[in-house]
Amino acid sequence: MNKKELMRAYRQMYLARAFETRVAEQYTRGRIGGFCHLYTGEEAVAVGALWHLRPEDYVLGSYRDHAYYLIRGGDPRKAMAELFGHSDGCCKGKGGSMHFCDAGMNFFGGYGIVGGMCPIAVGLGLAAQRLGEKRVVVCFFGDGATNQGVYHEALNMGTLYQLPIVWVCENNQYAIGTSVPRSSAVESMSRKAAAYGMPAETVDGMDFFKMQSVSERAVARARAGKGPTFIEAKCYRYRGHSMSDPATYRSKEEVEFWRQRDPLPRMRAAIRHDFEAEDREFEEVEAEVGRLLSEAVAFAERGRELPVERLYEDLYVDEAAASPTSAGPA
Ligand SMILES: Cc1ncc(C[n+]2csc(CCOP(=O)(O)OP(=O)(O)O)c2C)c(N)n1
Ligand SMILES: [Mg+2]
Repeated sequence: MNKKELMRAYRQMYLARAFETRVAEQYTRGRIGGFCHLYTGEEAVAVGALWHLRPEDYVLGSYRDHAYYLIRGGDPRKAMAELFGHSDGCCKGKGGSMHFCDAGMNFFGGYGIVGGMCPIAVGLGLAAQRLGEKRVVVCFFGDGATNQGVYHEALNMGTLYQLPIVWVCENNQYAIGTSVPRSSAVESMSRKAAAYGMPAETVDGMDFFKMQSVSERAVARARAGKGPTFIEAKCYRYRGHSMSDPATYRSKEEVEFWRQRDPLPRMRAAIRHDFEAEDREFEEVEAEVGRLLSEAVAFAERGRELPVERLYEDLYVDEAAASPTSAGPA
């Protein structure tokens, strides 16, 4: 990778991090309601995993979803407006933090149901395969999802049908306040996935280079029709599970241990080492992202909620058929 590409990767990681900082500020001011889960600390996982994708590829993941949307090229103004519940948000303010989505850019969300994204990834992969399209599906989920029944069904079907899926397990070592050793009979997520007959690797998810290299192989394999790959990305979230979690279940030492492995300074150091980049170059990127995010907040502040009459737009259900007085099929 050349310097320009590495600076682009750094910018994506910085954007994901700085966006969450602004979200926390706005949440504390009471401008954002509902559940809100931040991705702070896990940036290298998503930036690395998505690095080799093409625009036609599908991406989906959990409720910790702001970063996926931004990295895939989502507009930070529409992201912030969505969090404010305003009509010019990426889902017209109807989704909120956990349900970002943009079908136009093949980003299929944002799921609040733990493990719920996995069967949808199977559906997307099966559709691409049957239609003869060369699309790849990248599906993100947490360590907690691996204890769900539907997750195992999805992994089984992915391999059975040799679907073009890259399973990315963000093993941040906690499901809310419950640690992996307290919840999973097998602590290694890649060992746990081995039963489903596909290559499964554990990588340092705090390292962009490791993530992009493992995902390069996985994406190429999926695109070549050779079936799914499982990636366990060992990582850490620096904040609590959601904005309402003070994270008292973790020791200061543990947090400090992972702070020492922060993916952003690590990436800066690598670029500096290989290309003699100056501090000024990083500061310029950070200032540009800062301006973009100030504009995103200002844009969200100017917005309005969708009028209540438009609440029932965008539903799959045919209003007449759904009415209790309709004579439709039972
Ligand atoms: C099916 C289901 N069960 C329980 C919950 C409640 N819940 C919300 S987040 C969460 C923890 C999930 O942890 P993990 O998959 O590791 O993701 P992380 O939050 O660490 O990114 C739980 C149990 C839910 N949303 N869905
Ligand atoms: Mg977790």
